[in-house]
Amino acid sequence: MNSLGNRSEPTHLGRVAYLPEEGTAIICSDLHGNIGDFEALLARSQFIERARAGEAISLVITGDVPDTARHHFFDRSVPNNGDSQILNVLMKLDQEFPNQIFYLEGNHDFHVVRLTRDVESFHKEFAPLELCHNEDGSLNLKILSDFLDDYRGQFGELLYRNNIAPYDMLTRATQTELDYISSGPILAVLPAAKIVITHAGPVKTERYSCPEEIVSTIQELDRDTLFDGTHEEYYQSPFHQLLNHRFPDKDYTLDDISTFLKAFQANVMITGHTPLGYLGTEEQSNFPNCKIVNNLGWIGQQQGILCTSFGALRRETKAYLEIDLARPIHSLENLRPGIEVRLLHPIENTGSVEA
Ligand SMILES: [Mn+2]
Repeated sequence: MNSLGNRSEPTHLGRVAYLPEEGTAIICSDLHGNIGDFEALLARSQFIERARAGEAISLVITGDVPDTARHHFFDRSVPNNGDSQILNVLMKLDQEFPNQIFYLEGNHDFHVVRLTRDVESFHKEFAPLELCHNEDGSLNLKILSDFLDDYRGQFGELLYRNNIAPYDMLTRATQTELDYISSGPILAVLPAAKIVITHAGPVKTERYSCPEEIVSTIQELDRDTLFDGTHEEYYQSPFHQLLNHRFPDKDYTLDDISTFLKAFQANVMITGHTPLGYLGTEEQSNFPNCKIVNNLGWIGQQQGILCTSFGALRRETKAYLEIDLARPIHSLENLRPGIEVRLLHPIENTGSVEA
């Protein structure tokens, strides 16, 4: 029963994108401004060359391109504005290959947009909105710094460090970039491959009375209602859950994964968001039902955590996925190293070179 499936064109129903039933999808997670890894992804996958040659190939980015400071701390090669650099390439690719680029929203995308709105409403009390922005729509830095001083004064250093400091793209995001990171899908469905992709994890499923209700709720997710609600409503919302949930934090259960997947008639969920080091090492798991197999984090048998850039154990374990959209994936075991799971920086000339 895949009435939504279309052999060659994607379908969008609200915030859910249904990819075609044939062709290829390249999946990449959490770049956080690592332009070097993004360039390696394009080079390894040959995405641009293949798309220009007319191949039915899609690129799915699981969000969290924004914010570079924390990534720069671990990897000095990540430039301060690497997020803008990557987004600008993605927007150009989107124009060249409409219907082939899927940028899913992550928690960092969400918060950069949210904080920009907070700065605007803070500023509105003092002066006209136009003065809040530079010509490209980025925030006026004097106004931003007034907002940050006020926030620190009101809520203290700890909340500032948790709720604002991680979202450093706030200081440079242009209106075009903000529009791009907030307008894509929140969930991608690969109907024939039987995979769903989202930023972090499934929703808590117990409050839904039937699978159709899960699907329609995700399709109808709306940022504006979320901004109008209370903090409590935000934390309870499925929007927040898809973008922030972590299995090791007990935000959801294995049953939630399977109920969620059944609603979308899929077998496997792919996400980014949780750094693999949090789950453990290749040898030892930190949590029940979590392990790392062939550079993919496994949550039970049905959720795979992909670390293409930020959150990978090491540079040489960074991985992306190449999925045949027509081939059903039944469980994580069907994601084979070197075929579906591909290394971003394979070590050449050692016998471990990929095909
Ligand atoms: Mn994230």
